[in-house]
Amino acid sequence: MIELYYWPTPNGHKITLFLEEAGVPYTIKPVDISAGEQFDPAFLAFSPNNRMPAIIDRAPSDGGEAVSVFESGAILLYLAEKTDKFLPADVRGRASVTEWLFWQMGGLGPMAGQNHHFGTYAPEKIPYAIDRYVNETNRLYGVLDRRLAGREFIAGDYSIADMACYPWIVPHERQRQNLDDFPNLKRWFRAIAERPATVRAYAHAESYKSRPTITEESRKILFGQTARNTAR
Ligand SMILES: N[C@@H](CCC(=O)N[C@@H](CS)C(=O)NCC(=O)O)C(=O)O
Repeated sequence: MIELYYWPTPNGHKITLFLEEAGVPYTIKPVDISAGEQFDPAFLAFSPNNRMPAIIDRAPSDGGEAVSVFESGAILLYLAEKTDKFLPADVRGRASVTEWLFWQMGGLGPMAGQNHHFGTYAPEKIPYAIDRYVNETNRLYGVLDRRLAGREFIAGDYSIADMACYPWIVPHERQRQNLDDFPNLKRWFRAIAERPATVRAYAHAESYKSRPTITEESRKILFGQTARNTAR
């Protein structure tokens, strides 16, 4: 049984996508980041970056004590290795999946995240910052579109690379991107959206959407974090 510390954001969806696809039993422990629950000392003890998602595996494969993992890329790798699913065993297939997984973690996620921040959340609309991240998101969509030309999925069969990228393409309109400009990406996006596991994963999110993530109060909690004001 996996405990998933989760809130319905793109990084949270990556892990429900995996768990639903792999059929691994799990329980969701909501971490309401708009209410500051990521600063709960019990959560910080295993997720010291005050970010979700994180997992606790109470039945690790070595039979030892529970294992906790934070960072969505590390969680996907951990779960893929535990279940022997969605990560090829051969050296070439594995290198291919991991390079695209890290491409998402280091590129698409952070750039699209800044795109959301400056385009949607920032109280002051700064054209330079908006253009910078809309353009960079656009460039990354182009990279992924070219990668998907003649390929069903990003790296071989459906893998953790696809699960990492998909939730960051879901908000493409908010990122000011038009999927019609990226036909391979659009085809891939639609195919993943239709997978029953994707539908189940996103259905979880509905239970936690009762209040908006960004309010005046949550803005104070989420933005303007420094080393000093996040130390617990
Ligand atoms: N690199 C991290 C990023 C996780 C992350 O940014 N999580 C956000 C929500 S998408 C969060 O928990 N934010 C809480 C906060 O900013 O205090 C990962 O991929 O797991």
